[in-house]
Amino acid sequence: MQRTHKTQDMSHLKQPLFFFLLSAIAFANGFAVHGQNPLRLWYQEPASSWMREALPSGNGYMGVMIFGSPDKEHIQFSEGSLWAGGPGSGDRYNFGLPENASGALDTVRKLLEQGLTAEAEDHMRKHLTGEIHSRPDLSFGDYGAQQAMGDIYVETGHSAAPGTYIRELNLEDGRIRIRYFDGKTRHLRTIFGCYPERAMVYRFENDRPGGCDYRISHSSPHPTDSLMFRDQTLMHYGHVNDNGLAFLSSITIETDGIVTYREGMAGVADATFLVLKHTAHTAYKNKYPEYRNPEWEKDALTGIESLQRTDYAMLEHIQKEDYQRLFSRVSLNIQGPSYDTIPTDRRLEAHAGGQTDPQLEVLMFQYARYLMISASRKGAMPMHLQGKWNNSTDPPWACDYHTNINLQMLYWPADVTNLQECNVPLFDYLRQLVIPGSHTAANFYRCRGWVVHTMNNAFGYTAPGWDLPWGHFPAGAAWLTKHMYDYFEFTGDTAFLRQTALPLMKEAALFWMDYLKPGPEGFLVSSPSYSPEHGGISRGASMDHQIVRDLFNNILKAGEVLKIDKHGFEPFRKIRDSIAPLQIGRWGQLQEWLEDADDPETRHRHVSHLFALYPGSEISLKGTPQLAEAALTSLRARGNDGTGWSLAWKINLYARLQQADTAHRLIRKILTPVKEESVQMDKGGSYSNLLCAHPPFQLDGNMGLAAGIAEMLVQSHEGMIRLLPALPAAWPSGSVSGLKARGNLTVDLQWQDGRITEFTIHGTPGQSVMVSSGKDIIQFQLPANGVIRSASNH
Ligand code: FUC
Repeated sequence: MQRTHKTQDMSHLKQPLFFFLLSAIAFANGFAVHGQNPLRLWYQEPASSWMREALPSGNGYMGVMIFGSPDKEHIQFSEGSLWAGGPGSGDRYNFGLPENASGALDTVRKLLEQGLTAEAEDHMRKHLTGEIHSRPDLSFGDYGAQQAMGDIYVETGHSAAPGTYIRELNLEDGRIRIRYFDGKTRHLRTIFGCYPERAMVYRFENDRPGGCDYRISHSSPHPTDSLMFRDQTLMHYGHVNDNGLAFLSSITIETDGIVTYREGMAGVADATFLVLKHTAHTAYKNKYPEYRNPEWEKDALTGIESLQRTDYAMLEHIQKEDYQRLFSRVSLNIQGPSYDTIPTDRRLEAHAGGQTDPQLEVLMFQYARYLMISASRKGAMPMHLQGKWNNSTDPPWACDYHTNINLQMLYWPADVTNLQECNVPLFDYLRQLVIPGSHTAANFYRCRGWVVHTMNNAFGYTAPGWDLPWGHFPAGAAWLTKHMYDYFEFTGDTAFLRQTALPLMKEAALFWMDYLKPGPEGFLVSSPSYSPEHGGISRGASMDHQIVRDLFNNILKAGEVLKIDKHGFEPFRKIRDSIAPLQIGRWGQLQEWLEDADDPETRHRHVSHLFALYPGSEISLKGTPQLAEAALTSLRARGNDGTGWSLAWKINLYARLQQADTAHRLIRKILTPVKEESVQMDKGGSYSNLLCAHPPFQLDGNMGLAAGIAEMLVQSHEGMIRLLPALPAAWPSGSVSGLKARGNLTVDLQWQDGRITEFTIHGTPGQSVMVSSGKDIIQFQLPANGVIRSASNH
């Protein structure tokens, strides 16, 4: 039995207890006090559904879901590098590369040339698909799946008195708080992720003289290797059964109570506060071909010791600095009524019922930024389909890295909403895909360079998927390197361009130099190709051509910026200019394929052929008005339904086409309340915790929506900054600050009754900037302080 930290400084308690008094008044009056802070999600009941109601928190590495029951807190958690599958998953994992692939490509191409598509697809299915091997309990065999790690339960033995319970997530400080009164005692829980300490922090406090009792237990869906308690720390060693990947989850207790431990359960008695400092590590390392870190346990124990030395007040301080530094860079205000006094779930329903609530749209925008800060930080894995939140060992689509839209969309808002650092896990992941991706390129296609396809895991699986046609999408790597070039354009970081981006871009381009082949009319075409995830295998899916043209363009621009020998770049120019161009088809649409085969009746969720409009920039209203018109025709034909991410993509596309009110209608559509948790293809919306519903929960929709809102306010893809290119009637007046534009520029902007009243651009002294704020285009040279402030009445 041990009593710890009894004499510690309690001053940090004052602030939360003060807060507490405020909410006590709110309880007494039967309503909550919130007017001051519209950036929060809040509820009057604990969560019962993980997907729809629990609130997400994270420290970049770990994703945690908080349920908030007074009698038993449930903390469900996952760590991004805990995966089943890959090396050690049986003995047949081979990165998806079958032995008989090479040589099949020529036959497939010939069959396609002869118009024998069914035969071509059949031959590909036999020879040009990746290989997986079945494993117990895993839908995708030794390809594996991201894994939930465990659950922590904190039992209290009390319940909340009726009408006293509030559960909230405050985006301003990145903390979840749960407050209630149990009839005698007031309770407050504060939960946050602290990235620099790689910690999750859960604090329980109460105002009962003599304190309360708590019982803490830890469980996991994976086999436990050992469970121990030392130095106030509950340590849970386990491993993934499938591949033996080891992990350690630890909870260090800080309290003024009496701590006991018996058979896996820690008891804390007579505590006025209890802090659980939680961290998780795995033996995974993103390094081909083993994907293991032999030093992992040493690293984990060093991290745990650091956490044992760092008290709550310090963790709070570190989290505050780290979180605020990122989150506070962008502020968005849209004038309109404030409905923050209505719980978020009811507010969502009211919005769907027609209530004008632009603040809810702002909340969604900032929520995406909170989620990215919580889920994507240097050193960690990139965000998967559910970010870092996963409560399953066999999650939908393996919670993997889908590169035919999803992984890209997850990172769309990173640059423009001023969270550039959050790109780093994606870039690190891409770097590690180059070696396995080059084996895939050689193995299937005898091509140089690197390639990835539709589904990618944590273990270098870059082969085509194990079935067709969905599995064939060789443009994934080229598309992903666009993020690197965009990062350069937004930050102006030429060292990054030279050392990291350009080498990966060139390797991706090498693949395409070999893969493109002359097609009809002498143009180079992608063959075999597939327009995700629509139609069948064919020659010349437009999306491939658009992505590759974009890649080659970016390489040429990089060559100019870095002043690298022009002649070395000539082949890129030659190939770029020979790729089959965009085409307008028989009903005025942008063609999805080489042949004019688009069906005006299809409502398919993927709009792959509109890549050139967004995220690409080959099509623009000003630069290519006819193609823009064709893109609009195609987009309209697809309708305004779809999965969460499909709606989000359409917001960005309509923003580029300056169809503001349609873009806004789609924002409202994403805010449709959804209860469905199983896979649906045309019922996108949001759960009451505002996580986007594919359904099921898929984070790309949250991120795509935030990128879309930014794109409605500021665009910078045409060599100029466009202010308010797609301002909907529903947002007549407002302001935004901190959005980024290409050229490492930062934009602040105010508007009133649909007109810009003032804007400020921050950049480098002497930099020349073009701004379009309506009809006029103004050219500036930034003065010595690098800031231009302008009032305008356009
Ligand atoms: C693509 C989409 C699906 C889903 C999956 C994760 O295959 O077509 O709708 O989002 O990725």
